[in-house]
Amino acid sequence: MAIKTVSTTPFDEQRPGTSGLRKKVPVFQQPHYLENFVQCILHVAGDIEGKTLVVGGDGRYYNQQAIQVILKMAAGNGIGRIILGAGGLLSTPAASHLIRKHKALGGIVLSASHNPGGPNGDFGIKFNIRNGGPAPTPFTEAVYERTKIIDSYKILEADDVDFGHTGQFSLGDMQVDVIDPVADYADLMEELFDLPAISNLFESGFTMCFDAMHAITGPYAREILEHRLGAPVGTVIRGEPLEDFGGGHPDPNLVYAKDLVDQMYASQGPSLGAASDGDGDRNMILGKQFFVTPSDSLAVMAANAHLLPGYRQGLSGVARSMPTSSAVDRVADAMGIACYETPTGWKYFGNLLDAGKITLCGEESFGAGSDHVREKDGLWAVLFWLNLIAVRRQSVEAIVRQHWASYGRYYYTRHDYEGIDTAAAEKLIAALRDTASSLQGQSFEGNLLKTCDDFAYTDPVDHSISEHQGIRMLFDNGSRIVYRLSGTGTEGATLRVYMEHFEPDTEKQDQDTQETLAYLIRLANQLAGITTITGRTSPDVIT
Ligand code: G16
Repeated sequence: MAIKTVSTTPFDEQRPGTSGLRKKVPVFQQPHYLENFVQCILHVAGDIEGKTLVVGGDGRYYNQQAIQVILKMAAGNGIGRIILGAGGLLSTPAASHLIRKHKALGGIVLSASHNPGGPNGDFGIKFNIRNGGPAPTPFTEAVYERTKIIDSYKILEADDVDFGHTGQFSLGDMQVDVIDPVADYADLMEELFDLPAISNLFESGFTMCFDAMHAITGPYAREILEHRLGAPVGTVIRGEPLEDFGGGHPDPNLVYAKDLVDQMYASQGPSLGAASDGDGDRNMILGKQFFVTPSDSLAVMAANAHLLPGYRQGLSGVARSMPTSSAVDRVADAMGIACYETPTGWKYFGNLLDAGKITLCGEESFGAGSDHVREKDGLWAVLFWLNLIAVRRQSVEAIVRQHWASYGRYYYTRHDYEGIDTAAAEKLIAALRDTASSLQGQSFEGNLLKTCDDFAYTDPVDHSISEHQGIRMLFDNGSRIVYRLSGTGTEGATLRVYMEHFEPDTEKQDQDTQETLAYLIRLANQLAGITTITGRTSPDVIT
């Protein structure tokens, strides 16, 4: 088998976003498009000769074809060994774990996460580094710079290979180990949680529904929940990964996991509802007729981690992305541990986790995780809640309400305006940035705007600076409005507006979220001119 050097020319806009390069499938299907990007990753990764690379994806449309290309390019570029999930499947957290376990050079993960799939849906590719986490910005920017000048790539001339089952084969000089995508990850979960206690919970009649949304976590959830923990068969719904996620939108939120939400709000619904996304790193937690916001979930986890085997030694610190509510800050304060505020994107947690500065971290975008891997981890979060319920023997709602009584409640919402004109979205943010300093110090709806700025972050470990991470408005009553543009969309721009209001009074902790936040919603529109600039009168998705 010969290694071929293929001439190519650069493509416009191969700049990775919040989490890798995400584009429509037909964009990736253009000749050389994927190859160019993979070659640039391998170039920036540096000394790859003879090294091990983990490869897998969420099973979405084009996963198989892309893996064939990646395997041949890896062989053509001197990679020594590939660890590949059978069927080309690996959840993002499982890939992170395998990179760490095998001390691999890194991993190529194929996913567009929560974005829809199918022939006209989204596809994505990202590189995870040696620590198992998403490549940091300097790496992704170097890849982008390289994509602008690439003129050739290397690929092994070989027939397509069969990676449908576990086993080992050679591709040129490279060894390919096709492994069970689930086993290592499931074993890791056994180390972190008290599985016998959770099994007892199920034995005592506890019911749950896990919606895998026809995405990657189906096989993982079936193995862990139904096989290892003895939850009744049928606990996992929509458990077969499908290339188009069954036509659904694999985003575990109140809008896209509607079937699950309906079950949980029915009179005889299960005690715990959970869902995960396309690549298995997000989670949503529901109690009986009760939704746990991701921000609250993180805060509850931080306050209770010491009750679970994997975290009994306590937390070194916690972190949240800037738009995530400040609920976890109050827990950290009470515990006397540090709480870091990072830009949106899991990659910003990597240094803090590696340096041992934090044990737990999370984001409003349905993500939570710990130092067990370097990605957010959907099933891990679900097991965390299960273990917590098994220890405390209380309902989800009771646990959260008790948390609010101790720490206060943050009413929280995110309004997404999807697919808006990119120029209009950029104009809106630029205008806010320009007026930030003059707005600061004024009062709105009776509250003083204490701070209004464009969030910038200095990494406490490598001191790198990330600027323009979102406009923050902090009011003197503890309320907040945040505006930022999504870095994961593939069509036009998505404006995200995040709003929160702090309520310490237990008598006032049972109100409707949107009504409680109405004054901030009004203000957010007015201060940014959302309707005037974008023409939109209401958001597409409210979570
Ligand atoms: C990715 C990142 C997350 C981020 C999320 C939302 O998640 O890993 O850290 O919070 O995107 O990003 P945005 O608001 O820019 O769309 P995922 O699950 O899509 O990989």
